[in-house]
Amino acid sequence: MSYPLTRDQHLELYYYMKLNRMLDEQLVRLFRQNKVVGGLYSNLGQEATSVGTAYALEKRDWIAPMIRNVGGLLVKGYKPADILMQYMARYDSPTKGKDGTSHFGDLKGRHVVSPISMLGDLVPVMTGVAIAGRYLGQNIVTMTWVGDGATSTGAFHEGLNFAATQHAPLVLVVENNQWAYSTPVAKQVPIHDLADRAKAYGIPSAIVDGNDVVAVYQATKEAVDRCRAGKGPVLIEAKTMRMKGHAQHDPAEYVPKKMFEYWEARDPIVRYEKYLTENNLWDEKTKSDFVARIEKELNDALEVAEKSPFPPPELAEQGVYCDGCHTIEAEWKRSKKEAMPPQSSVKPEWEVTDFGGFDLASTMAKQSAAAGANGGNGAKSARTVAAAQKSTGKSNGRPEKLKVAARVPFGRGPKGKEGRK
Ligand SMILES: Cc1ncc(C[n+]2csc(CCOP(=O)(O)OP(=O)(O)O)c2C)c(N)n1
Ligand SMILES: [Mg+2]
Repeated sequence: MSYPLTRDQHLELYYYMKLNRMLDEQLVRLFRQNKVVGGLYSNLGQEATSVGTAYALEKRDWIAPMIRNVGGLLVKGYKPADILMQYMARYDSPTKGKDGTSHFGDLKGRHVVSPISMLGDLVPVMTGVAIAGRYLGQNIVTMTWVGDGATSTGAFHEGLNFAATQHAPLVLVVENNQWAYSTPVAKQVPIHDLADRAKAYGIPSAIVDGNDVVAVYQATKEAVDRCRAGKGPVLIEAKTMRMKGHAQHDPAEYVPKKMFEYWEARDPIVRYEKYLTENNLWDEKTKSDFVARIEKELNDALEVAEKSPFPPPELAEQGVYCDGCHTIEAEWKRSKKEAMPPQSSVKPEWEVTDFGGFDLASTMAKQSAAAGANGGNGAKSARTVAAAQKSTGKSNGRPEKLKVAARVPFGRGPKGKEGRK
């Protein structure tokens, strides 16, 4: 499916990606000057994934970013000064200087859930936000990002299973940037495409070139629309590359030089600049105007950040526990009555269409044969009979035999009654 972008939207995508890149470079300079207080995790090379995915969302939707999603935060309305002050631990930052990295959010205005450092944990959290939104009638979509490494955590799998069974409107973006610290994907995951993780939960997935911002946007928009239509979660694997070490302390000497060269030739911003030129969406002047505008914005932001003081020491003991510092109220977008008994009551009985037995295929084949003999539509479908034959190894598919076979441990022959205890 294709979602056409206007010229303004194309240029806006460029603006956010370039801002993401130049802010990243500015933060690195500040880190070298000892002005960044905590760790600094570069977004270099992943701008198209962060920006293109977040750009497919609406204002009402929710995100939970991870360390390499500053692009998503910018799309969601954070300003460079917010990010600079946060990393520089200044009093006017979103956390008032208490956190020196990326642990901040905005539940009321921008709908941003603060990152949790434990990898994978945002999957169940954003599933919960998605379900809450549905309950309140908000018709929202939630999005979070996980790295290749995070797909190996328990929380990722529990969360995705929960999202799938609940049909939660969650778009889960797997940023496969090829490395988790110094571990390449092939050393920690026995599959090539991380999108295949979705198969275990029966949800659709897409694989996208994470360095092509338009492709990322298109794939995500389709997923977002699907979620909003109530069709359940989608996993998107964006293939990209972490172009620096894990953080500033890491020179990434373990990454083969040729690998960096391969990905450098696919730099998302250079590629998009070429795309804009080839499609006559801008000219050299528009490009230099953008760079000048961003440079000014970043210089102004730095001035604001430098002027902001460090937090006063006594702030450390304030706001540790909530003492009425904020209120969280549900925003109902449908009648509360609908969500309460008697309207919300359901019969405590489930319709079960599949009894789940090992011999189901042969039972169904028999049933359809009986239906055929009784003058039905002759529904001895080739598929059900073939399935029955395959599972029994015989042509008549007797359920009794199947019961025994089901208890035989994998890779061993039948052992008689004792062996099956
Ligand atoms: C559950 C958990 N285990 C380990 C860590 C330590 N840790 C922080 S980042 C990281 C690597 C993450 O790799 P990946 O998920 O691929 O994300 P990337 O850094 O490449 O964006 C690890 C192991 C953690 N934060 N949480
Ligand atoms: Mg990674």
